[in-house]
Order: sequence, then structure tokens, then C-alpha cells
Amino acid sequence: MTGTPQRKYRSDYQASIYLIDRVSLDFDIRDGSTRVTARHSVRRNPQLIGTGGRWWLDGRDLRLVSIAVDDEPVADGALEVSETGLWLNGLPDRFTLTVVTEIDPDRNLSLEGLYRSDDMLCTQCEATGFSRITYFPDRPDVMSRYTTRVEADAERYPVLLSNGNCIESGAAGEGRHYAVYEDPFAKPCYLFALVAGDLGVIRDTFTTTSGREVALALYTEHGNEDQCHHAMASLKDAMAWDEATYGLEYDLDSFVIVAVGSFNMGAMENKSLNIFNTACIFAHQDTATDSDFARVRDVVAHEYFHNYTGNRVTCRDWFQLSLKEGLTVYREHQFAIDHGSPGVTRIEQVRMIRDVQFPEDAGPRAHPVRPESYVEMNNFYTITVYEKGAELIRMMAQMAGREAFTKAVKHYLDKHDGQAVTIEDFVLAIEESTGLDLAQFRHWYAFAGTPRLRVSSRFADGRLSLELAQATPATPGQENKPNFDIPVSVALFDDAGQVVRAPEIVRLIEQRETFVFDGLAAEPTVSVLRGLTAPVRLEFDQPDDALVRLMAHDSDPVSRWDAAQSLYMATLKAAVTAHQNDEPMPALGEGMMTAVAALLADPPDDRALLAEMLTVPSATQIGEAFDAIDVAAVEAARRYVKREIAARFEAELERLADAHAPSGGYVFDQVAAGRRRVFATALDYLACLDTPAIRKRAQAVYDAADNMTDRMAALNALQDLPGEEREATRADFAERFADQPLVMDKWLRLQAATEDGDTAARVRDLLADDRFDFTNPNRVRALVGGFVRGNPLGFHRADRAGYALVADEILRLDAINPQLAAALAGLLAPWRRYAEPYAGGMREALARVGEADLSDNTREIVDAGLG
Ligand code: 0A1
Ligand code: ZN
Repeated sequence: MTGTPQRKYRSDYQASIYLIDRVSLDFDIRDGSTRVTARHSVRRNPQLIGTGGRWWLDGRDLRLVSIAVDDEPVADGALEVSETGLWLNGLPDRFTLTVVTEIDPDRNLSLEGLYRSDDMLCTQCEATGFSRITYFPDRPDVMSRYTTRVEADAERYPVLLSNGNCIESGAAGEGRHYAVYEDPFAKPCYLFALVAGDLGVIRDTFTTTSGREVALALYTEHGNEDQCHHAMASLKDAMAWDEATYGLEYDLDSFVIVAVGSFNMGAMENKSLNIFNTACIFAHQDTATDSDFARVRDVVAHEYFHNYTGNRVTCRDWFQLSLKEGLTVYREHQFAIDHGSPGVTRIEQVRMIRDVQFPEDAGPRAHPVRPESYVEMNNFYTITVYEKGAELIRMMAQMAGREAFTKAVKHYLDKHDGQAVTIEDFVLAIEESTGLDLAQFRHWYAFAGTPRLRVSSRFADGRLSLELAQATPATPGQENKPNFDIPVSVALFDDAGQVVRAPEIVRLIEQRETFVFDGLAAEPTVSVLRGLTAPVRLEFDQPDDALVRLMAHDSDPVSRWDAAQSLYMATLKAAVTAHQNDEPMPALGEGMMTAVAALLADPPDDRALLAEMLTVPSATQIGEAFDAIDVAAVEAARRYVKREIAARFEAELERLADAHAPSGGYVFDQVAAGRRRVFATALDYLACLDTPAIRKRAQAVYDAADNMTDRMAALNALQDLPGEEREATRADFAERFADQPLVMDKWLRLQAATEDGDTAARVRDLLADDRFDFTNPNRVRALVGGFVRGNPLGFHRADRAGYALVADEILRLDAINPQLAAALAGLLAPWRRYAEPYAGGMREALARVGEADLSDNTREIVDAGLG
């Protein structure tokens, strides 16, 4: 906790005055304290000869035992130590620096640096966790070769791991043992990792195209090994995919993953020693749903892909985070598309952008993909840097063509191998290789906010004129926006659904441009921004019949889904307005009914696509369509529309459920998962009718389920149906999975999302329950996050008890895990988007948080929200 937090600016970048070629670390792990002896070979940065002679080393929560230059203790006058690091004065051009520090991983609940997760010790160094291990220039442009020695009690910590190859190991006396690792690749300190524990392991091998045999190992607490096979298979898949797609072969003889229970994020790409949240590794049909399986597959691939995009070529400074994250998410998206239904995978990506990124870009925390300043870097691991960053890469790939773009990425990786570079270096490399002109495109990196793309069409004399216009709203600190370079895909169809103009990409460069399509026999149906070719909000008023045609015939499944979404949305918006005006709910839109009927009569072969198309827009999507979100009206509208669809199509939905009913023999593949999704969707609709039959059916599905996906489908269907069936299935669930924390997270979420009675009180009780552990981020996200996101009426209730609860938890958490506390504060920050009384209540809770003495992390979010 400090007074005024320091803000860092991208424009202030200066290269490090000293560079560290070799780092040698020695960890002496003892009960109550770990002693870290660091020896570095340091030389002056040849580019900066002649500048000042002070050197800053970052360091936090460290006990400095000794510090020496060329083995001579640094004199008091040459050393200035503060809370955040130290200055060294009067240094020679070349020297050996020795720093001895003591740290206490058992008491480190921030989950940064070296910390305890259950019975093991592990590290998390991105973004600046290394400075909690030793005094060091904790910045990614200082790249060094590491040798790491770890010594610990042999019985408690039989497994000792660090980056690179194990070059030596053995007994160290007094029941202790040691291991020495050498990483042949220079890396920034944020990629350093260490693990010590008593762990189970599964092993495999992968042979690269050039014949290198890579030993693969996946470690976890004993007893969980059988939940790790899907992750291991995914790793091998990712390795093969990166060879086949980008020609990138793994570059070391071993690749190790460790799954840990306490982790602030999903996973971390430390060189050759990835550390994962168990939630992104464990996948067994009994305990994980199909979406859990998919997430594990994609996160494993994501971290593996970082080996090139992030590790071999890394970021010069943290403002460049999207250099590695945008590109790696893009690669992960490509991988996912190659491993599932391409259409539905893209739909999920589009939904993420619209439901989460667009709101961030319209709220108090809006920031460019390459931010200009930050207080706490950990607050910038955002959906904007990751997912919008990936969309920017995707736009370039679309403009260049996939093959040319792949070649350009390889050019970038060759050109900058072993370097710490900037987004500008990346864009330049892409221009060099593809010949694209990306001058105006660069604005996407520099300016926040979601451009609005207004489309209007005119047809006369066989000629279609399509007018595109762009405008981007102001965001905090950026009043005026330039024109973006917006790739927009366009295709034209006739009334029978035949293509009359194949999809092409036009680029909107000016504020307003008209594109003309000549020689048309009749007015075509226009399909634009197909598959979201750019992260913009489309404003295009299309008549229902055009949308119905697109929904039935568009050659792009994402466009079909999008057309369905627009049809639902029209009715949902009318229902929101009716609720607000105390009017009777409107009859369901004609177009929407025709569309649903057609969908049920002639469903697409891709079952997951059918499920997606049958699903009405999320509450977030509906809220997004209004200037001020009226939570109760949105909920009422969504429930009304779902119930009406269920009532009107009950027989069809029954048949759909029957035709996709669980049949045993679980496998996780596209077809089987698609069928399960259709079943869950049908069950969810039927549950809206709340008949005794559907309750019984849900309970029977639960009882007979041979997998977690079906079990969750049943529990979700019963979610809003209080009664015997719901109580019985939940009680069974809690008992059956009592010893599986990740499954109990699902149970916590269910409890938090259940809205009858006093939810806030129930959540408070659970916070005090033995099954809840405040120090574990997965538990906190399940219960508190599950309450805010999964229970809008409970969270936004009129007496403000929901807001108060969240404010209390932010304050309690901020003292131990600021990163997570700041993430929770982000849930209250966008209060301005809400209608009254919600806005006032959220603001009041946020202001109360703001009165406390806060970490820099939470302070930055709260100030942005109140500012
Ligand atoms: N680089 C990781 C994400 C990550 C970032 C920060 C962390 O701790 C503060 C942990 C993980 C990724 O993109 O997967
Ligand atoms: Zn990443």
C-alpha cells in the first residue's frame, strides 16, 4: 500500500543501462523461509555508454541479506533501498552482482513470485512477480541465460523443477536433495519458473519433424493423474499443429506442465515449464463438461504456442503485451477452428468480443490494444489486449490472405528471434512480407473504443450501392478518433439463397464510402461484416424477410447465426421497452417465429450450430442495445421471449430433446458435443414451461448421466424451478463431488446464481462455508463472480445488499490478493452503463471501496470507475 501510485507511460521507455548475460540462482527452501542467492554477470549496455551510472533493481517484500559487486559488499553510500526496489551507484562497466534475499512463500497470498499452492511451492513471475524473488531489473527487455539450483527436503519436495534441462541432481545431506537446471535460451525474468512438491506425473513423448524426441511430463498433486490425459493429448496436438501450420518445431528436449490449485489466471507460458491452473488442465468426463474439455485443449495450445510468439520473440516493455498475447490468441483461435466446428468456434469468439470486449471498450476502463499508460500492469491482462488484439491480427490475415500472412508471421519470427520487440516491429515485418500498407491500420493499436459501422443500401437499375460510414465514440482520455482502416466482407444472395456475388473484402478507409455492385438481375439480399471481419458494431437495418433468408441460406454459418440474433433482438428490445412502460409484452415477432420454425423443421447438420441458433441473445447483449441497462426489464424480456418460444414450439422441442437424448458412451468430439448441446438447449427451453414432467425428466437425466455435461444440463434446467427435484439433485451433487474442488466450484456457481429467497445471505453463508476457501481464486471467482454474472436480479436487488456484499469482498481480498481484488472491483466500475436505481447503488459501493487504503491494483480500477 502506497500513497499516490506511480503511473508509467509508454513514451518514457528507456533501454536498461546494464544488461545481464548470465543469471545463476540458488534456492535454499526451508520451513518458514527460502533463501535465494543470485549471481549475475552484468555489463553496461553498449548502446548507452556515457549516460549516468545509477542502476535500478526492482524488489518487493524481500529481506535483503547481502549485496555485493565483484564479491565486495556494496558500501552503504552506494546503495539506496526502498519499498519497491533499490538503486546501485558507482558501478564498473562489467561486474558480478551477488544478491542474497530471504522470502517466505508460505505467507505470500498474492500468488505472485514464489508461493505455496496446497502442498507444493510454485512461481508466477509475469508481469512483475520476479521482483518478489530477488532484486532484479524486472522488465522484459533484459534477457539472460539462467542456471537454477533448487535444494529442499527430499521427502516433502521429491520433485524439483525449473526451466530448461536438468544437468545435475543428487542428495544434499540431512534428508535434503537438490537439482540444477540450465536453460540454453536467453529469456526475460517473467518467464522464469520453479516448482517443488510431492507430485504425481504422467509422461509421454513427441517426435518433431526433424526427429528430435521431446520428453513430455504433466505433474499434478497425487490422485489427479487420470484427469490429465486430455491435456497431454492436447499438448501433442498443439505441437503437431504448430509444425504443420507455421513450420515451428519445439526447441528443447523436454516440455513440462505443472497443474496447481491456486493460480490467479488460466496458465503461464514459462520457458519449458508451463504452470497451469488445475481448471485449465483437469478434464475427465465425470467431472468436466464439454466446454471444460475445449477450454483445456485451447489453453494448453495457447501456452505452447507462446514458445515462439512470446518466448523466442518477446515484448520490449509491457505496453507491448498484445504483441505476444494478440498473436498467440489468434493462433489459438486458428487451432480451435481446426479442432471443432469452424462456424460455431468463430461464433463463440464473436460472442466473446461483443459480450465482453465491446462493453470494456465502452466503459471506464477502455484502453487501446497498446495502452499508453498504466499504474499496475496486472490490470492490463484484459479482453482488449487479448481478444481485440487477436481480432487485429485476424484483420491483417484477412487482408493479406491466410497463406501470405502465415509467411509474414514466420518472417517476423526469423527477423526478431531472440529479441524483445514492439508492436511496431511486428506491423513493419508484416508490411515487409505481405506488401500491405498498414499506415492507417495502425490506429487500431493506438485508439480505444469500438467503431460503429453504419451500412445503408440502395438498389436501382441493376445496381446496388452500399454506403459504409464509420464513427467511433470518445473514450477516457481520447476525445477524438481518427478513421480506422476497416475490412468489411460483403456477399450478395438472391431470394432463393443463391450467391450472386461471392464474398469479398472491401476496405473502408474514409469516414464514408460507397461501394457499387453492378449487373444484378434483381435486388439482392446483402450480407455484410460476415463472421465479424472487424471488431465494430454494425448498424444495418435489414428487413425481417432478408434476415430470414440469410438465416436459412447464407453460406457462412456465422452470418446465419447473426441473422438469427438480429431477429431475436428485435423482439427482445420491444419486450424490454414494454416492461419499462408497464405495457403488456409484445407478441413474438413474425420474422423470428418463421425463423425458429424453419430452424426446427430443417435444422443444420452441425448440431452445435443448431444449438447456437436456437439460443436467444444473452442478457449482456440485450443490455448493450440500450443506452442505460435496465436489469429487471432485460431479465423479464429474456424470460418472456424464451417462455413464449417454448410454449409455441413445445412439441418440436420435445422431439428435439428426444432425438438428442443422452445415450451413454461419452466421447468428447464435435459431433457428440454438438448433440449434447442441442439436448441441453431443448431442455432449457422446456424448463421455462415448468411442468412436473420436465422436472422429472431433468432429474432422470441427472440420475442417469455418465458425464458432467449432461449433469450440468439437468442442473441448469432446474435452476429456476425450486422444489424437490432441484434440492435432491443438488444435494447429490454436493455429496458426490465433495472432494473435487473444481466441481464444487460448479456447485458454488449454481448456488450463487439461484435467485429465490435471500441470495445475498446465501452467498454470505457460503463465504463462511468449509467448502469455500478465500485464498483460492477459483473459489472466489465461482462464488462472487458467479453471483455477479450469474444472478443479475440478486446482485442488482433494490436494497443494495448485492453491491454491499461485493464491496465487502473486494476490501477483504485486497489485503491478500490485490490482483484478484482489482478484477472484482472491475465488476462495479461500469456503473455508468446502468439505469437507476442500479447505477447509484453500484457507484455507492464502489465509492465505499475507494475510501479504504487500497493496493495500487484496486486503486487504479476504483479511480477509473469513479473518475
Ligand atoms: N501470459 C499468460 C497470462 C498470465 C498473466 C499474468 C499472470 O499472473 C499475474 C498469469 C498468467 C497467458 O497469456 O496465458
Ligand atoms: Zn497468453
